[in-house]
Amino acid sequence: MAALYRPGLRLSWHGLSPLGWPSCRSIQTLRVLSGDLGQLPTGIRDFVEHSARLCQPEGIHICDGTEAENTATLTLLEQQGLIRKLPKYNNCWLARTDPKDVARVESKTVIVTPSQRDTVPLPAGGARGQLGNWMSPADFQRAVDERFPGCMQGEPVSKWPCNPEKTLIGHVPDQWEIVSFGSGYGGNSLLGKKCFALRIASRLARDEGWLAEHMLILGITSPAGKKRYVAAAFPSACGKTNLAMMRPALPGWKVECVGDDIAWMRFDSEGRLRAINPENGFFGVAPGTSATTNPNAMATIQSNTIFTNVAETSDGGVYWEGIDRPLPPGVTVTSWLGKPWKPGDKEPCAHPNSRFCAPARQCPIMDPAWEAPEGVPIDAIIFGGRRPKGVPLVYEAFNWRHGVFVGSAMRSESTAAAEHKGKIIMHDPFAMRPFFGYNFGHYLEHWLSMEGRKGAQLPRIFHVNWFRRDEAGHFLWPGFGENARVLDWICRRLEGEDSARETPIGLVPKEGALDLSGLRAIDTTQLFSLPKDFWEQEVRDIRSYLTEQVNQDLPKEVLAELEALERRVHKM
Ligand code: OXD
Ligand code: MN
Repeated sequence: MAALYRPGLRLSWHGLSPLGWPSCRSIQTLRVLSGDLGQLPTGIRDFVEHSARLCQPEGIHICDGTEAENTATLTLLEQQGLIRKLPKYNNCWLARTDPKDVARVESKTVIVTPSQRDTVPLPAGGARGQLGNWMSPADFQRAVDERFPGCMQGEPVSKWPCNPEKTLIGHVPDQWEIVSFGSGYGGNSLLGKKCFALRIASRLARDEGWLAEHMLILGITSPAGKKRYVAAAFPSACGKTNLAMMRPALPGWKVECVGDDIAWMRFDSEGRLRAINPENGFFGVAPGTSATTNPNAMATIQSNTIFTNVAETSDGGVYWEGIDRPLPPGVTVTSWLGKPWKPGDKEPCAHPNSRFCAPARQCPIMDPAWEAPEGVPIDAIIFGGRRPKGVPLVYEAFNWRHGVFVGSAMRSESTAAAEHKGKIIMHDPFAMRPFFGYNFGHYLEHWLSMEGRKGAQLPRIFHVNWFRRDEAGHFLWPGFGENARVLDWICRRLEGEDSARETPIGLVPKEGALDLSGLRAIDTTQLFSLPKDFWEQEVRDIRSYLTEQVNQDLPKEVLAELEALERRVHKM
């Protein structure tokens, strides 16, 4: 599995890229199976020809993007045993990957720049950097030389072509170039997604004065008919897709989805921040998705969907943990590993990072403006994480600068979307830690610089945590559709309502300001409590993370916000 990707931004490549691909040994005749090389723009043709000579595939298929091509590809993959049809649904397919190729491989994802500091801050005291991996152009060249020549020759040994030992996801931002080797898992191989729309795009955005962010975008309309758009950054597996497709539990409210994972945002000529979703579909985590947690996602994936590493039922359907659907009598389950499985078994039937991949247009609540080229106007940015302790349901930042600090201090329980093990609380600033295309300190400068933009109407910034638990480990907040109650408060704050009180960490809803009507008793005291010992430890952790990891590149404004929080927590 190898892929070379150029987003089509600069295609002036003639045999030898600036990266210096190894020169080709044999100039054999290229076998074009479909399409016409002569019809391609010169730059693309050169790229294809050179890549083919390098990788030596049996033939070249030039994609035309037609439905017929899609059908033929699916049929071929089925014949090769790579995917199985799911007869219970319309045009839905199941792929089971090699069990070693199931998630993003952060340790093998690199950004290549001549200077290390352009990619990552240099941590203090020789600590290991946690804000991305840098590779020098020379090392990268060696890695490419080792992997690509002849890599498409011959029959793949296993059914699922991957090469976990040699996996490498390389980004060369100076050339707008992505080089991915050894993995067929979506986050590593759908190069338009994390690789381009976040890593390369974040660097482009910095250079051109806009923002490429790991954020969902949703429109919310109040019972009075007032519509607002918000963007929200949560680390992987914190329910971004569920929030983006929420069915509000509050009567009269409507949520519409613009996107569930990535937002590109720029200020328009009137100073409003406008966002587009650069993706065409959803690549969501399956486990936990059900008719209760996300009915709109369930409706979206009834047709034209590729499932990866979920379990299969004997009547040709899909199954996973938390699908919340009893098995019909006599129906049996085959796990993602292809083994018989029954409820109660120790191992999960679906891989925790198993996925659905479906066209966005199938979601019943896509926003009418979801493809509008000018984007939708963003009034609020919401940060969040999965925090079992200490962090209240919602708070508002005092101002933009404080909001940038809140983003920099984000933490969350680790996720199955990457190779991490165990439930540890990880720092994940702006939910971008695995996706920064350049030095995080410079990224913070870029966010801070928005404040100085003439005429910019800066969105308000909030932080939410749906995942706080009580002493016995029970969730204190019901979540899902009930999160509309938090969005309602946010909307009222945007209208200028005086419904917040100041705390050391930010502005929280005043007593009674959150609409809890019709809910079972909610322990708001616990939900909003700010234990002093927790926050003392939290600020210590934030300080050591930011000063160690961002070190010399930490903007003084962010350090000043940290110091102000430390003083407020001290006085608690
Ligand atoms: C994802 C992620 O969207 O890991 O897959 O963030
Ligand atoms: Mn994501």
